Amino acid sequence: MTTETLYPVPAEWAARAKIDSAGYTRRTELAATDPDMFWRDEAQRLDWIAPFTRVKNTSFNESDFGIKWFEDGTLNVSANCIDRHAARNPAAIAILWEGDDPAESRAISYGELLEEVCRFANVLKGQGIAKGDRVTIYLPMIPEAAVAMLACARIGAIHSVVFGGFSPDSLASRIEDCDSKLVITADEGCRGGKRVTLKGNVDAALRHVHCAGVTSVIVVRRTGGAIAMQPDRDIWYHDAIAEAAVDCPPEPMNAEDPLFILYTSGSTGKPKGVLHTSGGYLLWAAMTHDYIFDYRPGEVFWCAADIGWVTGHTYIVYGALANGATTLMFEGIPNYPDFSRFWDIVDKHQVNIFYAAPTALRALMREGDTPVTRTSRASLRLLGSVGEPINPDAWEWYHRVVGERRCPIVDTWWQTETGGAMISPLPGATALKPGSASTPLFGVLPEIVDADGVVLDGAASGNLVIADSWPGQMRTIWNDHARFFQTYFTTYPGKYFTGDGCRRDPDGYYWITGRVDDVINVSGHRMGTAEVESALVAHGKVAEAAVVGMPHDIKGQGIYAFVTLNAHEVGDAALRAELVRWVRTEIGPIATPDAIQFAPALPKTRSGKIMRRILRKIAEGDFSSFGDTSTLADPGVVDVLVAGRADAV
Ligand code: 6R9
Repeated sequence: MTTETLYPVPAEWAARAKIDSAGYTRRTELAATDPDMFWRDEAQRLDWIAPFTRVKNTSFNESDFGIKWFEDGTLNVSANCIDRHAARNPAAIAILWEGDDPAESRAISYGELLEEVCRFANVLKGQGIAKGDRVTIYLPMIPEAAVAMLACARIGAIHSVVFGGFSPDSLASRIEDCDSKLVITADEGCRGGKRVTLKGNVDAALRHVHCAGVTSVIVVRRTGGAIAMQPDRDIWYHDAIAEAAVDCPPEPMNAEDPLFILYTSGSTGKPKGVLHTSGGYLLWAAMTHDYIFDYRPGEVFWCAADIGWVTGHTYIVYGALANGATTLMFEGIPNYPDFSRFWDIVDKHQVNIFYAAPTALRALMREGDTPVTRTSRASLRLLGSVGEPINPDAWEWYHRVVGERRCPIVDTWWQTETGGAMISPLPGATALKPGSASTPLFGVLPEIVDADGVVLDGAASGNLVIADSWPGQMRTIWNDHARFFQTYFTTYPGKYFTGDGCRRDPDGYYWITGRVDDVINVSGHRMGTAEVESALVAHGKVAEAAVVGMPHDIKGQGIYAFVTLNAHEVGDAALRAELVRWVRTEIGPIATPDAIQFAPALPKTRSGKIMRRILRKIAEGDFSSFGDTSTLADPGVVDVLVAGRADAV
């Protein structure tokens, strides 16, 4: 056992908590003994157009596989996120927007948000978008991104948000996979004082033959930069919205009607279109936002993720707005104009709850305490972490320096697939251990299993599975239900396999140890090693590539590529730089390799399988424990790779 610090629930939190430790136990028991009653009760936090009669209808078994929650209820997600709050208090601020340039900010009330979303929903209808159609959103972090998502939800269109850092090729494959009819973008984005091409990337993506289904492109003017507009296809957002009617009744949606698709990386093949539905997802987003962040009316909640990732979907947009919160949306980056930016924003907008990824915290921690301590941060009362394991050092720094030991930290473990947080402390109920996501939320049934699927009790290490369904669970992979079942429910039949390794300590706390599949986590972004490999081999000089994660101080994991060149090609610094550029254009800057090692050959078994275990060790610089290499076709390859590592890093 490691010796770990235990931070008890602060007395003032225990005293006024929404959920204290007795409440946590009571709810956990109720969710286990009478899930129908428990979820029926929780679902009352949403406004239903037609109430549901059936709560749960789920099975993880092949014979009757299916996941349905509240299946005969109807509701509208945008009405839950806007109308009911606008009706009560139209002047309350829904979105506080902070621009990349500290001189720019906007506050949008629930009343204004309602009007803008209705207008834009009518614009979409005018472009022929109807219930069930797919709409791709490729926008920077501006309020129009939330407006676009909510306008889709209002009319029942399915949005697919693509992160603005993805290349035209990546964008094209995501447009093509879900057969989008319409793309919403901006002229350019602003990040760290630089401009980011967006409309130009959409144009390039749409030149792709397979994107023929896109009939219109709506363009938000963000920078006024020069772009080409194609008259029969492209429309300015502001012109269209000015002419649109302000009245747009929300479309009644079945609880199981799709809300959005979000592409995420898996261990094999192309990115998967994770599909979330309306009722269960929104309930999960709202409930977890409420309990984990202990949100109180009037407070400012800031989730510093991008809406291109699930964290932005669930906590910047759906969870926060379903609860009538003021959600802060930040366009820029943590170190522009300087390393105090996050904390300056906290002071400027009086942020109460701050939620970010460990990679950002590690980058800030490296700059020392002064950029933090020169700010006040007196408004902060709760901190959160998401996206990857937070190392205890970074946790302690976050707690001591940022939160001045006054703010609990909620380390929330979850995935694109889970819709919202699954394992997390509740700030008024859970004593904290730095580095542990602590204990499951009510109704979440994690188990630790060994390689054979045997369930391990008590303190144990193994793979993390979830034994039964929860409302926020993904329902399918777009267009590939067989792959959905195959990916998540066949490794350990009857259980959802997370892809994460995990340890449970004697106190029942869960410690996520990272992915056990070929997915790496770079700066909190999921990346399939197979995606980077296929980008590399698409280059004319590359014969073969194997990509693994390597430890990285700031990013958590970096990308280490072993590349075998075609005969007669020379692996020099120029080619290394060219390959880095190549991957950036093929996938996007988030996939930039940190190290490229030219390898005359890769360590393969006699059956031709690359032994990644060995490559991971070499990437780590750990040459002491390669384990059994006797099954390698040519064990001599390993020495060559060890000798060649020095040139790569
Ligand atoms: C929300 C999100 C999911 C993967 C997941 C795990 C890692 C996320 C974590 C964490 C340790 C945490 N992960 N939160 N690991 N502690 N608090 O990040 O979704 O992009 O799909 O990534 O991220 O490995 O399996 P997604």
